[in-house]
Amino acid sequence: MPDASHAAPRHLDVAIVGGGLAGLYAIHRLRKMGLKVRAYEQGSGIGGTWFWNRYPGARCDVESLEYSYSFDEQLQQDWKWPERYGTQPEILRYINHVADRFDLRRDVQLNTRIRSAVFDDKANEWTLTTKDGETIKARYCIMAAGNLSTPRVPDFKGIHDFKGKWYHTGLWPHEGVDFTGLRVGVIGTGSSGVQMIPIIAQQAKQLTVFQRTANFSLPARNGPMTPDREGPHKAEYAQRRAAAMETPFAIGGHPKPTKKTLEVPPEERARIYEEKWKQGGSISYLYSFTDLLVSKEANDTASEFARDKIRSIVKDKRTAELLAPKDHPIGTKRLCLDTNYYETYNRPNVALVDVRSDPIKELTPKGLRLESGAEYEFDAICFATGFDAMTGALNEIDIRTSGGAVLRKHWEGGPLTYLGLMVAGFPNMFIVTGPGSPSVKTQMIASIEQHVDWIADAIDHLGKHQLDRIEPTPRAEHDWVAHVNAVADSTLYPLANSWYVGANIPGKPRVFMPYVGGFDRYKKRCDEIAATGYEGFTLSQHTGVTA
Ligand code: NA7
Repeated sequence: MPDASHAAPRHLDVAIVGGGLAGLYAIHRLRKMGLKVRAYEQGSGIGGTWFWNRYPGARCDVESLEYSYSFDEQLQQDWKWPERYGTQPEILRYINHVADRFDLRRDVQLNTRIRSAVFDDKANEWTLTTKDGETIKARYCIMAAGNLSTPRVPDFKGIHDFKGKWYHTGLWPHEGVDFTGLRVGVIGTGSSGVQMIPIIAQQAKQLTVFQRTANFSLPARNGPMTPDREGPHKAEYAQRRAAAMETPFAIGGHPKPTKKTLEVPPEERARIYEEKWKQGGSISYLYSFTDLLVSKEANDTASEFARDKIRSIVKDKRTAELLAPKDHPIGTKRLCLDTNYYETYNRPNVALVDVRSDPIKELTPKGLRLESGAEYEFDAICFATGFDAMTGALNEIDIRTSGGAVLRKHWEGGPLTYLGLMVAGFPNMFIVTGPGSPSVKTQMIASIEQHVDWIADAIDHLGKHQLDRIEPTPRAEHDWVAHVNAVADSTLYPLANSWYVGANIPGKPRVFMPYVGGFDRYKKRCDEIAATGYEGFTLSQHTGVTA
C-alpha cells in the first residue's frame, strides 16, 4: 500500500465509514442530492457483514423478500431470491448487483481502514485519517460501520501454540474450509454456531461443540422460493413495505397478536405454539401473544414449549437437557433460526461439552484444555464467539473534537446517543443504526433506509436554511438514554446476559444498547422531531447564526 500521508487531503461534503448495506445506500441517497460523497471500506470488497461472514451455513434469519432494499421498486421486482432465506453468497451477489446497477462503486474506496476522525470546531469540518495516512476532509461524517463487525476471539492462553488451524466466523477465509475427515471443535452456540454446526457435522470425522449458554433456536423452515410466496408479495410490494413500517420489527406479513398468553386455555396455547413452530421463523413465534416479552409467567409457557421440542428431538437425555435453555426467557437473547440444529446432536460423530460448569482454560498445541484438566485434540477449531456488538466498530476509531471531546471517554460507561443517530458534543457526525436505535431488533435494511433517509433530510434541511451544523443537546441525549433504559426495563430483555447488554465482552459496561420500544414507535418519533424543526438538536451556521 503506498504511503498517502503526504498527499493533499480530499475534500468531500460527506465522508462515509463503511461499504456495507448502509454505506452503499447512503452513497446513493446523498449523491442524488448533488453532494460529493465517498465511502471508506476496510474490506477488499463491498458488503460488510455479508462480505466477512462466510462460514458454512451463513444465512440471514429474516426472509429475503423482507431483507432487501425497498428504495427502488424496479429493483425489488427484478431481483429473484432463490430461497425463502438468503444465503451469504446470495446476499453478497445481491449487494454487488445493487452497487453495479446504481453505479455506486466509483464512490467506494476499498482496503481503507479509518483510524481517526477529528472534528475541527472552527473550520466546522471532520478530518478522517486512514491507516495508510491518507486524509479526508468533510463537512459531515456518517458512521456506517456496522453493529456486528468487530469479531471477538476470546483471549485464551495458548491460542498461538495451537498447531492446527483456527477460524472465526466473522473472518472466514474466502476460499472456504473443507473439514472432511477432520476432528473439529466449535466454540459458541449463538446464531453463527447454530448455523454452522449442522454443516460441519456432515463433513467432519468428529465434531465437538463447546457450549457456555444454551440458546433457543426455532426451525427456519427454509426452502426454495415458490411462486405462491413470491407472486402475491411482489404484486403488492409497496403496500407490504409500508405495512412493515407500522410494526415493531419492521417486518410485515405477521398479524399482530391480540390476546394475552394466560387468557388462552393451555390446550389452545399449545395449538398456537405448535402452529407457529411449524410455520418457522422467530417473529411468528414471538407474535403468538401480546405479552411474551413483558410477562415472565407468559414467557415461561413459550419457553417450556420450545424446551419440550428440544427434548423430543434430541435422543440423549443429558444432551437434550444441556441444550434446553433455562437461564433466560425465550426471545430475550437473539433467537436463532436453524435447519437441523438439534437433530445434529443425534449423529454419532457429534458431542456437546458444557463449558459453563467446566470452562475452557487454554488452548494447547493439540487442541484445548478445560479447567478440570479434560483435554480435547483437534485438527481445526472454529470460534463462533461473536462480536464486540454495537459500539465495537466506533470505539476502534479514535473519534474526537478540537474542543477536547473524545468518543471513547464519552462512552466509557456505555454508549450515549440521541435517537441512536447523533452524539452530544460531536457535531455533524451521524451514526447509522447506532446504539439507542432499534437497529438489531428489526429488519436491518429497513432501519438502515430509515436512518439514511432521516440523515439525508437533515442535511438537506440545513442547506436550505443556510445552516451547516447540527448536534444534539446534552439534555436531549440524556433524556433519550433514560427513555431507552426505561423501555428496556419494562420488558424481560434485561434478564438475559446477551450481546444486547455487552455481556459477552469481559469488562464492557452493562447497558441495554438497542431501543426495544419498536420500530414503528421510533420512526414516528424521528419523523415528528424532523417535522417540528429538529427538537433536541441545535442547528447553526458555524460562523455564528443559530436556528
Ligand atoms: P453471539 O450470538 O454473540 O454468540 C457467541 C457465542 O459464543 C455464545 O454462545 C457465547 O456464549 C459463546 N462464547 C463467547 N465467548 C466464549 C467463551 N470464552 N467460552 C465459551 N463460549 C463463549 O454471536 P454470533 O456470531 O453467533 O451471532 C451474532 C449475531 O449475528 C446474531 O445474534 C445475529 O444477529 C447475527 P454466551 O452466550 O456469551 O455464554
